Amino acid sequence: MSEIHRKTGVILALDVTKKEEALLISKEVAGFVDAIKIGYPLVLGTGLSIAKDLSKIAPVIADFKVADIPNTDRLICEHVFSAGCDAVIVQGFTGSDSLMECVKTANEFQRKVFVVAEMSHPGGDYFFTDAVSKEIAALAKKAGAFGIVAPATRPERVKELRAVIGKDLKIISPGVGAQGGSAADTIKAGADWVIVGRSIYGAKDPKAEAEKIKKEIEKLI
Ligand code: 3DU
Repeated sequence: MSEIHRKTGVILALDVTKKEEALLISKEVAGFVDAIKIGYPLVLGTGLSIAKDLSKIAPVIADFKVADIPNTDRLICEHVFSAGCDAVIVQGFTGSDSLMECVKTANEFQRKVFVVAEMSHPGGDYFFTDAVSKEIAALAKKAGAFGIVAPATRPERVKELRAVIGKDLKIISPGVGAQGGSAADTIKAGADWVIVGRSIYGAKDPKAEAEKIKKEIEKLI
């Protein structure tokens, strides 16, 4: 288990599906990212055991967007943490009992929970309206989550959500690069970390790309 500390402000979203590629890219960019986010593409491609391999390189965040009844959420989180993940991403729209069960399980394992407050894709503001996103962010704070997920594609929303949660919770923001968001604008709006996937792992030189993003935000953090 390792703590997620902000040094570079960058989290790699590792959505490749082959183990060798995942390990190679992670080792290459390790000096330029503070954590590696894994999700269904990599875990369905390689198995959950990839988490232990990656945790030797950097803290691992499991993006399973957990969204079920409290009992099922607990079972999922137990597996995720036992597999070596340092944090889990869960949905917030399931309500306070589900959310609290995830946080309770994380506390038992001394791990962290990030709650999706609003998604970054164009359809993400259809149900995640301004009011709903703010309500989820407030619920995440009340439940004792470590942080929220807010859209780098809408920095103005990052700013508004930061105002809701104050300084106690962290903000991680996907949507930089391939989805059109800017790393610097997202950090300026109040995010602690930007999450970057395709722009790094799909680049000819992932290390150079990760370093470029780190440099873009280093004066801001
Ligand atoms: O667009 P990218 O390739 O940089 O990847 C973004 C990652 O963040 C990807 O794993 C996606 O599943 C995740 N994510 C979002 O893009 C948007 C969200 O609201 C939540 C997670």
